[in-house]
Amino acid sequence: MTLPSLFDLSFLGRRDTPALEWDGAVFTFGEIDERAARMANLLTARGLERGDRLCVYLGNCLEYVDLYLAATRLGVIFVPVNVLYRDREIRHILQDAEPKALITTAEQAGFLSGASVAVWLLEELRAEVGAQAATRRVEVTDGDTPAAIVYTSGTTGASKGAVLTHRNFVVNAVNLLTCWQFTAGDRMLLTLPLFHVHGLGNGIHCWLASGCMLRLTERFAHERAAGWMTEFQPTVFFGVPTMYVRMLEWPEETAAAIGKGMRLFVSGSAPLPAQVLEDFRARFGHTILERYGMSETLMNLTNPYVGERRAGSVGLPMPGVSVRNLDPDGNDVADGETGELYLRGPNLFAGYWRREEATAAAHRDGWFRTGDIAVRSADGYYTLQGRRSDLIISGGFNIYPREIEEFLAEQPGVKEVAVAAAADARRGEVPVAYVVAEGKFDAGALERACRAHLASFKIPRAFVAVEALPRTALGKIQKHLLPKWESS
Ligand code: MCA
Repeated sequence: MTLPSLFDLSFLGRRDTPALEWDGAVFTFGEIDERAARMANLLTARGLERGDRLCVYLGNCLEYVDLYLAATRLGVIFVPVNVLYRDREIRHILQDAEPKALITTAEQAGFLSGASVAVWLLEELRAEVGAQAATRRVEVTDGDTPAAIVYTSGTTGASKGAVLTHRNFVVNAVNLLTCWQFTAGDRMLLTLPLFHVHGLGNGIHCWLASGCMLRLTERFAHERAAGWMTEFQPTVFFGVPTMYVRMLEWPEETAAAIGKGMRLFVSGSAPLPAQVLEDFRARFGHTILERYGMSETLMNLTNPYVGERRAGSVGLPMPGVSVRNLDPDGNDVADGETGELYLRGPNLFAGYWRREEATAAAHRDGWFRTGDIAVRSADGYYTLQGRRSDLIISGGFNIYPREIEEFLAEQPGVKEVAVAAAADARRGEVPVAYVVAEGKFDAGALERACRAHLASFKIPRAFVAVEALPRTALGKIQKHLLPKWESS
């Protein structure tokens, strides 16, 4: 099955039903379908063909949905680019994906300095799309067709494009509908960015596959989100732990009232602290359902909808997903023992875009290596215990220290540098840079350089001057021996 055929359950079956609320306006499924048809015709008129890559460097907006649907119908490979990325991060994606065009706003285009790509401004598309016919064209029939390339950083610092097929996304959506008991009667508030698979593959796909009502917002603005929930009365909310931490700041009565109308709160993209789960239950009257996914695999494990949602655990394998917990020699470990998670199933991506070696290195005998360390309980619940790599997750955004280290090492006055995670109550983790300076140490200059060239969530919270980096006899940096930095 392909995404267009899955979505047609709503587009053809529920044409006159209200589907989407955006910026105060409500659209039916029929209207969304027509918008997608016009956008597909515009993209075709602009020369996009099946197999072409299209980079979309936008925050959440109505046209994001139109563009995505149009791409899935045409077989154009959608390449979402984090709207917080800056020049060097974008340049890498453009060089690697070789898109036919990049779509962004006039304002965001200012961050594309030196990028050699056809830039199509959203403002121009908006002006042109109304003149296109609303004739429906669906070119994709094979579930193995790539639907998206999602960039996910590797330990080398340079991000790799995970190729996700229509089949991957369809399987994921159907699993979520089943596991989380979605119905057309649901109301979803979606504040997650659509440039990640959490917002796109879970949020947008569950909406269209179930035919429920969606309210999409530009982002999660914590000072406004309580008002949105009170007004819209969602039954389902997908969030990252940082959002749930923020929601604990809402007045008790507001929290209790929101909880009354809600059916399900889901958390993912970063570990949910057990204390947040407890505090949230006390205020909202709901046990957040934690699940585990990756860009390469979409969703793998979930706590049960009915049954025990165990604090600190990511639950049980989803339908069709096989899980093994292996020791470094590739032997299965016993329940209660620590191993590394390997996965297999129809949810697994088709490989890294044009990187056969990296794809091979990420697999072992056909099983995908997650890099996550886990323990399985005797009753089958998995608990994540850490990662093989030094990945930092801040507010649900992944940060690879190596990328920041490489950038800082290029700056004047930096002899050596290591970037490590520091605990942060709100964001989970934040990056901190430890610098061995050459000459005068200028933390302000380093911060300004990062701010100019890196996404805001990657800017180290602090720049700490150190005499030397702790190393093993073999010269490997021992990050755990760096002085602890506490966020205030
Ligand atoms: C943050 N900012 C944004 C967005 N999020 N700008 C545009 N669109 C966004 N979505 C900017 C803000 O403008 C601000 O910029 C800075 O980031 C910090 O925002 P603030 O609200 O103060 O921070 P916060 O309270 O810590 O909240 C951040 C957040 C955000 C809203 C929770 O981190 C977020 O949306 N996280 C979701 C990430 C996500 O979807 N990950 C899924 C990855 P300035 O500093 O310039 O003012 S997919 C994945 O991991 C796998 C597959 C999985 O399992 O899901």
